[in-house]
Amino acid sequence: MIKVYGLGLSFPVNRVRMCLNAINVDHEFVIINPLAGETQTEEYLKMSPSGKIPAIDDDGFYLFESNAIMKYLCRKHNSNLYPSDLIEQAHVDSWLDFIVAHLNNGLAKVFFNKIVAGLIDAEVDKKSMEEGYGFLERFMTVIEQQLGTTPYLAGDRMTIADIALLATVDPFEVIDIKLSDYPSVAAWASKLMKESFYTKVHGSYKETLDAVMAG
Ligand SMILES: N[C@@H](CCC(=O)N[C@@H](CS)C(=O)NCC(=O)O)C(=O)O
Repeated sequence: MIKVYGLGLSFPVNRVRMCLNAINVDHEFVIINPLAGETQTEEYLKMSPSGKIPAIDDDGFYLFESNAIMKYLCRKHNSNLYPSDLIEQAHVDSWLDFIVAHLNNGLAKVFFNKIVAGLIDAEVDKKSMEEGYGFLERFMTVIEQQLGTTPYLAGDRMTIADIALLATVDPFEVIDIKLSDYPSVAAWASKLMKESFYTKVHGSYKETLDAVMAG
């Protein structure tokens, strides 16, 4: 059975778990904690040379980077969540790149300073955190505009671009970003968060964070 390595707090990891659920692929979720140095072992670095989570082990085939993993899974299981049509696929790729370059970059800065720093007793870099909030504000406006125009990010039906975005906005509630400031995104997220591909991961991001905090 395919193994996914990571932590339930990690949005790229949850992206892969949501994708596996959406295409109905049974998988084992193996907890590996970068904060405890577990991603720097020789064994793990063979799966993920960056030492980052997630990584997958699909019967001896290793892959890292969440979006590459989602594309691989869809192609392997013939899922139209990553369309084969040239133009449709190009739109999905655009949004995936946009999410990684602009939203995930901003989210990583905010999330580290707002949540992770407290967990590992690290110093908060306020400048980096403010920069992260700035990125998120600027680029969530673009997402809001798009989801006000089409029901899903890349058009009329759900794709892995929606999964990438859903896992990205998932932690917003714990970093004090109100999704209600983006009404089209809020309506889209509330619909998708009721679906089993999401609820099999967790009821909400806060539920996972609270469990981690409670030890
Ligand atoms: N672009 C990567 C990002 C992966 C990433 O940044 N993972 C974080 C957790 S959210 C991580 O492994 N951090 C630990 C570290 O940097 O050592 C992906 O989408 O898979």
